Amino acid sequence: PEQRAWAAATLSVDATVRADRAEAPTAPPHPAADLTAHRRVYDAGNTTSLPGTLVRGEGDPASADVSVNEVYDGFSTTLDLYNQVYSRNSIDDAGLDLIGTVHYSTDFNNAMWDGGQAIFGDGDGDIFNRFTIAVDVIGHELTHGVTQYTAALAYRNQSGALNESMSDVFGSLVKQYHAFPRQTAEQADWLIGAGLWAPRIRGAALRSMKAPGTAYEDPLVGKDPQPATMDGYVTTRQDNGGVHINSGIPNHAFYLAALNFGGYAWEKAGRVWYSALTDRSLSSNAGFLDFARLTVQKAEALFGSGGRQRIHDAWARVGIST
Ligand code: ASN
Ligand code: ZN
Repeated sequence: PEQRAWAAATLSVDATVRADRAEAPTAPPHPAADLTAHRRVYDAGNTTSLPGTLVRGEGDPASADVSVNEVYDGFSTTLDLYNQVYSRNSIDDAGLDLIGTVHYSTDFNNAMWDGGQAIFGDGDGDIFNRFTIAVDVIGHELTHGVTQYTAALAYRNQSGALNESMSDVFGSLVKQYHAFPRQTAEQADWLIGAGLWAPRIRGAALRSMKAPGTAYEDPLVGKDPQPATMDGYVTTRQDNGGVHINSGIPNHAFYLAALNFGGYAWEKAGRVWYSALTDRSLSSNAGFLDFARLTVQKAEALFGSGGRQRIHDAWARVGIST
């Protein structure tokens, strides 16, 4: 792919930040491994046939369709985070091309990863806006692909909630990385899907990693059901055993871990989570405690006993004793 203007801008901004604020956390992009993935965005024309008509391939000029460009750019930021920070060559670490479809179905209130591509609905305009509006949602869907090629966490109960949480964690990191240099862990809002609710709905976002359970509350759609700690763990047969509900617990642990380190969340906490997610020893049936213990090991290896303590503390505060 072409050298992306965004990455070049990041380098020059970073030099300024370092000169001006000696105490500022430094987070220049790391030397990148090969990044060979190309992006392709398709338009389903409000049908459910996939992938639809190709409307923007790698290197093509911007479309007149805002959602096409949001996906094209969101794919870029996601590729850049994984490549520049974690030295990963696309979703499969082997340069897989990224495929996205916009205008899927009619008034479709969701976004998905189908095992081979990302899919975005327009929203019905009454409850939801278009799902391409939030770059963390784009990163969320692509991270389902990363999880599929790595730990392959089974999409039910605790392993499913971990799968969902990985998508929120790295989706949020895509958003924070995109905002560089403005979003340290303290500065980030930690919201997932801000701007998705239509104007009549009372809600800031789909989920909050900082304060799970507080993202929305509205007569039409109810209240954000996420717990922040194990005390609130929800046992249900809906939602594949509450995968989008109990993900609040590991989400909040990541938030606490990121704050414990300080600076940019992708640099320390993100590195710990990424090395755990991509470790061959993580079972597809892993539960919260399995994953938590692995992150503690990774933190020790990467950042020594101080790192281990920061991660142990984060899990302890959501009720998981490693
Ligand atoms: N937006 C949801 C997700 O990516 C869609 C789903 O649950 N299938 O988790
Ligand atoms: Zn998901």
